[in-house]
Amino acid sequence: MENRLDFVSIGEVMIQLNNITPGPLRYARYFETHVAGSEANVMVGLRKLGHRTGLITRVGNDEFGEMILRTLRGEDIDITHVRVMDEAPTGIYFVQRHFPIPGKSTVIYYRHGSAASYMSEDDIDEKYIKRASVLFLTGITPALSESCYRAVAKARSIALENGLDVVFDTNIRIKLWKSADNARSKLIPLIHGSRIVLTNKEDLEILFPGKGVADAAKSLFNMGAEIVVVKKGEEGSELYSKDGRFFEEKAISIPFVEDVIGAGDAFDAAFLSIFYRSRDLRMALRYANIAGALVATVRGDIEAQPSIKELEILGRYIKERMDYLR
Ligand code: KDG
Repeated sequence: MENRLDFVSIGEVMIQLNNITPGPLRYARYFETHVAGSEANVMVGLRKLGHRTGLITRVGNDEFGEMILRTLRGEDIDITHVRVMDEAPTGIYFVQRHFPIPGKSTVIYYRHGSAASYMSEDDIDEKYIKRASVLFLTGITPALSESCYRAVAKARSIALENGLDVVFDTNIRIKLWKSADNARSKLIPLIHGSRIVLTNKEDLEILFPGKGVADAAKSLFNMGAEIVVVKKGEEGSELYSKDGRFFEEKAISIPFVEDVIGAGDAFDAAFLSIFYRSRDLRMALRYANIAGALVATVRGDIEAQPSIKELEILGRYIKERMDYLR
């Protein structure tokens, strides 16, 4: 009998080339490499918090693919369903920080035609999905190619037919979808049936134009969701639950922001970890804010994702100072 997994996901892992100095990339001289990709980030975050996680992806048969495999192995992610392909390269992207908006980062992709964009229904093994309790999906993978879209749709159907929870982070990347209309029409059917939807105001406006956050959450409840979490960055986060409960949590203040990319994934991992351990929605939201803030203090998406012990240390520190976690 093969080992159970708590969470499984499907998504591209790339090499992130992060300019070590803030400012426009036209002046960049030194880039630092990191391994990142939204779904992989969440699987790593959950693993650090004690859950068993697996990732379905493809990398190129090249040095960057090797770097990704080594990193995922090192983080103890199940990579039995990662395919290495000769015909296409590993995707890369660059990060420009603090310009033109201080505190914000921009991503510049070089991922078109990458190995991961060739994922298809063949990559989705029913037995593998059934080994997990939760399928974690985002709006990024279905935007990579038609075949990636079908892969995500297949995984979702297997999960729903077999009683797995589907968790969906809308993560709309307009650079990949090209238009809001395209994103909306393709994503709405995939989000149907998800138990938990993690999102933000901008994505809700794309998915449910003109509705406002509370009504958009109701639309998601009508599509089967029980919990809708709205990430608001430096303004914190809020949560709507189908049974009528509403929670709002302020973000914790951090002394500096290095790079906000990856903060939302760390938020997801901490939220899901605490939710599935305790079903305590408020606590899940609070610790998710903390994990997200922590990742914003460094370059790279996975390096500063906390373990439970580290989350508790920071939680205690904050509690002593601002009465936040009482
Ligand atoms: O959430 C962080 C991701 O946006 C970043 O790592 C790159 O996966 C990425 C993407 O597709 O934008």
